[in-house]
Amino acid sequence: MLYHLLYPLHGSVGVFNVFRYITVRSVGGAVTAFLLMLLLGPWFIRKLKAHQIGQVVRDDGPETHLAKKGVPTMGGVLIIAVISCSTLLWARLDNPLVWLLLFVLTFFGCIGAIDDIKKIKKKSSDGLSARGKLFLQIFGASVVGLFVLLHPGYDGLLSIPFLKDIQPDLSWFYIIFAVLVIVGSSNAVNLTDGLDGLAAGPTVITASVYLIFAYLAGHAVLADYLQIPFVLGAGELSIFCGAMVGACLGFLWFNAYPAQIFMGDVGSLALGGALGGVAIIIKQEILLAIVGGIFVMEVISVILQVGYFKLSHGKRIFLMAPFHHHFEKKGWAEPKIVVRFWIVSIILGLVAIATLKLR
Ligand code: 57M
Repeated sequence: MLYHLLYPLHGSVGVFNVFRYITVRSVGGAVTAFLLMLLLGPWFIRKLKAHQIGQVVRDDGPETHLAKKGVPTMGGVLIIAVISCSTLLWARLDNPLVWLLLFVLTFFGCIGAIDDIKKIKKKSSDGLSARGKLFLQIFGASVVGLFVLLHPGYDGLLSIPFLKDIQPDLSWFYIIFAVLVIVGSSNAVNLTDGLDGLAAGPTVITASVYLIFAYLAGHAVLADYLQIPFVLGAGELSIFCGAMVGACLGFLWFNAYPAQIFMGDVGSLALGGALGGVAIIIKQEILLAIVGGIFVMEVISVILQVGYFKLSHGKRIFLMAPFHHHFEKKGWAEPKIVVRFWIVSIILGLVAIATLKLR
């Protein structure tokens, strides 16, 4: 919005010329989201407590989690509001890709909110049925897949990191691929969100890497030089990613151990869906498996655990899945597990950036 209000005045007020730069507006989006989260966080936590919107903790989890019963949850409502406000303030509103991403964030957030509210009302950790959640996620992701395929200038080509000359054309199957990426990413962040700060940290790192890639993908000269797909208008998604970085850093201020608030499914499904949406829209889908490697490892640990449990009639590979619970069972302190997962996430983010030159 600021771009439309102030940039046209740069003739008479020279400093307003800065609003033409995506870099400036991305930093603006990140700082605004961070400050909004810091400002509104304490108020929102008080509101959640006043309305008794507290976490229901399963009794079959790690014993240490029983003490977390009643921690205010659904902090994702504030995360979504802050990302949306900051994006609308700093991004160009005539860019359909921005609105598409805001749709994904909000739609997946609504799915999570239904799940959270059902859990809180039933005082049970069973919320929305898995089938119902999956159906709604597939519908939301299909909208993105269809938009991308039908949007002028897009195609079904799949770009693969490290391999610049191989770009398989998935054609209409790209919609199925897009659904797998977005739904997979949404559920992966959801599974990861099981320790204080464990989901927000890697989300900050993943969104930071995609901020860079969105800027490059939307820059015709740089995209050509780096031999990555050029996506007209993708640069504006840097502002959305900046807002995600700022909002999640601000959320971490309160969600760091010992957490004063959890994001809830409303937050984890929204953030995961948005990361998957960015990956699809800027045509950097496989990259998500690299920079979002922590999320991938968490999902794989569950698949291996459940699969082996069934095949071996009750044996386990890990002491408990997802992966982070395994280390809890080994006696690692929660903050140590979280910071070590952040460290791995940062390394994976650096590797993802390195793929720009290793091709
Ligand atoms: C999402 N939700 C947390 C919080 C957060 C198939 C199976 C692997 C599914 C999985 C599952 O239930 N996943 C649901 C994880 C929950 O966090 C809430 O959920 C939101 C995110 N979706 O925002 O509102 C608990 O996580 C803890 N937490 C924190 N700090 C945070 O900042 O400490 C969350 C955020 C919260 C809190 O205790 O209550 C969760 O873990 O449920 N199931 C599991 O993850 C369970 N694993 C399991 O059953 N493993 C089995 C088989 C099935 C793989 C095995 O290994 O044999 C574990 N989780 C729990 N209890 N709570 C173990 C059982």
